[in-house]
Amino acid sequence: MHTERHELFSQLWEQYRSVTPSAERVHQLLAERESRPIVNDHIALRTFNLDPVGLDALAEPFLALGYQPGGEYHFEAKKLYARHYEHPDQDAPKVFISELLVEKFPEPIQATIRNLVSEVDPDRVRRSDFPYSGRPWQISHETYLMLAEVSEYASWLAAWGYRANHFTVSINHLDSIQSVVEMNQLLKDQGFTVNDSGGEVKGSPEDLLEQSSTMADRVPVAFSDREAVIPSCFYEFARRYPKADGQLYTGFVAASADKIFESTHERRG
Ligand code: OOG
Ligand code: NI
Repeated sequence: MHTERHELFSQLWEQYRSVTPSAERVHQLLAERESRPIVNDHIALRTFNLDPVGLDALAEPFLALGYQPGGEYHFEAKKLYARHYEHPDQDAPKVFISELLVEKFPEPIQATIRNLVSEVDPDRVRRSDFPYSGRPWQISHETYLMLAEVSEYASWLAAWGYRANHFTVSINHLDSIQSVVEMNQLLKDQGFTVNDSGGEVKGSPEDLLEQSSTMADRVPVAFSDREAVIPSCFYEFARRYPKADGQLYTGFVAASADKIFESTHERRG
């Protein structure tokens, strides 16, 4: 039952944890305290809004598994558009997919990104393993730094390609932790860095969603010219509240998401 869905998420998890040692450690820490398995609220994927790799193409393998489109989200300043997907089976993790609005950047940046995407084989995009297929283009460290100047989302995506940029622990399903505040305290006690952009707790009970995240780990990446240590992926924590009909809210909160994107930024100060 649901073996294909299970296979997709376990491949995404394996790829994610291989570059996210802190997620592996936090997951282990929680697993030791809990009597039941850790439940994943959602994952997130990133792409450019260019053919053949746009949001819709990245959503395809999830649609094939019975996922349906949910809310839409706009991020004016970061020049991003996002949509979430959910499955009729409430146990299935939700999927948050965003795309960079490439046409909103200066022409030389657009040309650089179009150049990367021109290396992508459309057949590769049509495969069901596309969401965890990694980086399909060559990129130099110099180009990575140039993109980071205008968009850290763009530089992250250019360096890492197709992979989950985070998994999300569902606090609702934990016995040993009740709130995002408590989760953040545990993280800090264990020496992890909590993303404090916009505050350590994003959202509120009124938003029906409270979230927090670690700052991405930093790991070495092989660029075409050299190796460099850059932000990889992060771990997120979500607590959902019931709507008027008693069902837990299944959407996202744009103002919170706007800050969570920054979990893969370079740490400053
Ligand atoms: C997605 C950020 C948004 C959420 O839960 O609101 C998000 C990303 O960093 O790609 O995950
Ligand atoms: Ni998230």
